[in-house]
Amino acid sequence: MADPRVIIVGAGMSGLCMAIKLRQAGVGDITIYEKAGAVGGTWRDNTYPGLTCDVPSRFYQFSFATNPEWTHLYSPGPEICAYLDDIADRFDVRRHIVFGTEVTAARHTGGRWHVETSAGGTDEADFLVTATGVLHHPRHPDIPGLGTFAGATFHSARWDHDVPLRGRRVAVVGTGSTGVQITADLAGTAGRLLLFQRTAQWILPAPNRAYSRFTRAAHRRLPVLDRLGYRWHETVISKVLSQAIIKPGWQRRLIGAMCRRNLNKVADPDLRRRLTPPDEPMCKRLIASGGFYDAVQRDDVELVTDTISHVEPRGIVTADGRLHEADVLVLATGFDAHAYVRPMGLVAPDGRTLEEAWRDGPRAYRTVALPGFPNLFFLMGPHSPIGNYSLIAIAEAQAGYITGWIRRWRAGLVTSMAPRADATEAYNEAMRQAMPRTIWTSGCASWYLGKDGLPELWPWTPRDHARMLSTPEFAEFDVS
Ligand code: N01
Repeated sequence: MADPRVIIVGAGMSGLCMAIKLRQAGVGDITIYEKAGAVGGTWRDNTYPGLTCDVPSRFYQFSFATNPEWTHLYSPGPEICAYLDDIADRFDVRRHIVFGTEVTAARHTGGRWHVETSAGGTDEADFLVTATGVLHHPRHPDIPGLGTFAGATFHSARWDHDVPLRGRRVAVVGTGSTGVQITADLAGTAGRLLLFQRTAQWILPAPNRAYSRFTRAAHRRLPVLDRLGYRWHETVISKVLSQAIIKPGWQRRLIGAMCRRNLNKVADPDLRRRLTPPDEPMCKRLIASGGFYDAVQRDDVELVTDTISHVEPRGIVTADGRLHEADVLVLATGFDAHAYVRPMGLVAPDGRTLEEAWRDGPRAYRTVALPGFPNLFFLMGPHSPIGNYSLIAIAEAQAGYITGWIRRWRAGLVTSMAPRADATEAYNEAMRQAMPRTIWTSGCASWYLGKDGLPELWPWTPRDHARMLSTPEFAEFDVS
C-alpha cells in the first residue's frame, strides 16, 4: 500500500486533530506548516485578560483525549493552550510540524499539490488540508485619528503585556464576546474602564465555577466521568442551544427569557436601557458571561454609547463632542471572518484561483471540499457549524471524513477526487432554503453574514453535520 504524502496548513486545534486522525489511520508522511513558533492557533494568539472558552471544558476537548484536570466549568485560555501543547506531544505529532513557515501558495499540477513557503522553500504532496482557522485576521476599525493616540493601542488578539494597566484609564472599543470578557476581568484592575459600545448584545448568564480537587481526583480515577461529562454537555448544547438557533420553538423562547432575565440584573433603568439590544437573542453570536453586568455597574466602569467620532492624542471623542481621556486603547473589534484560507493563493489544475472561486463569498461542498480543486480539503471550511458549539467536535467530524478519502487513496481505489459542481450547488441551495428559519436572519449585523447578506453558517444542528460527514456520497464526486 502506497503511503500518501499530506501537507496540513496550520498547527492549531484542527491541524493537530487532522494529523492525529491520519496517524491513527496509519498515514505517516505528514508535514504541518505553521507560520508561528508554537501550536495552539487562536488560543496561542489570544492572550487578553479574562480569555475564557464559553463552551464548557468537558465538551471543548478532543473526545479521544479527555482531560480530568480542567480547573473550571469554562476553561481559561492558557489552560486550553497548554492542553493543545500537551496533545502535540502525547500523540507524537510535533515532529511533523515545521514552525515559523507560512504556506504562501499552492498549485495543483501533474496530479499533486505543489506548495511554496515563506521560507522560499517548495514541497509537494498528494493531499493539501487547510487548517487555518476562522477568526484569524484581526479587524482594525476605520476610526479617524486612530494612529494619533498618544498612549498604547493594540487589538485584543495582539495583547501587549508590556503595557501596564493597573490604576490606568483603559478604553475598550467593542462589546462582542471578547470585549465582554475583557471588561469583566479588567474592571477593578484598571483605574477607570471606558467601554465603547456600538450595539448592545444579549448575554446568557454563565457563572464560571471552579472544579474542586475532589472532582478532579474523581475524574482522574474514573475516566468514565470524563466521557459522561462530554456527553452531557454535548447533549444539552445540541438539544437546547443549537435547536434554539436554527428554528422557532421552546428552546428559542427559553434562551431568550434567560437573556432578558439576566439583563434585569442591571439596576439602573437608564443603564439597562442602553444595554438592551435592538435585536433578538442569538441573532449575533450569543455571548455567555458571569461577570459582565456586575462589572459594567461599577463606579469605575463607564459604558459609552455615543458614536465614536474620532481619536485624538488624549483619547476618544464621541459625536456629542465629549473627549474621553484614556491611557490605553484596546480594540476588541473582532476579525475578518470571511478571509478563510487567504492570503494563501490556491490554484486549481485549470488555472482557476481560490480567490476567483470565492468571488461571491466562501462556498464549499459539505464544508470540506471544493469543485475543481482535487485532493484539497478544509477544516472549519465555509458554513461549518461554528456558532456557540465546540469547534473541536466539528474538527473531529471533518478530519474523520477527510481521513476516509485518504484511506481510499491509500487502498488504491482513487487517486484524484473533487466534489461535483452540481452536487455542491444543490447542497448550497438547500442551505439557502433553510436559512430563513434560523435566528441569524432575524435582523442584525454580525460577522456571521456574508457578502450576499446570508449567514455563512450551518443552518441545521451540529449533529446533522456530523451525520452528513459520516457517510461519503461517492456519486457526488468526480474521481479517477
Ligand atoms: O468580535 P465581534 P469579538 N466602532 O465581531 C464592535 C469568538 N470568541 O472578538 O456589534 C465601534 O463579535 C462591534 O460593534 P457592532 C466568538 O465566535 C469566542 O468580540 O458591530 N465598535 C462589536 O461590538 C465571537 O463571536 C470566545 O455594532 C466597533 C465588536 O466591536 C468571535 O470570536 C471568546 C467598530 C466586535 O465584536 C468574535 O468576537 C471571544 C467600530 N468601528 C471570542 N468595529 C470564546 O469564549 C467593530 N466594533 C469561545
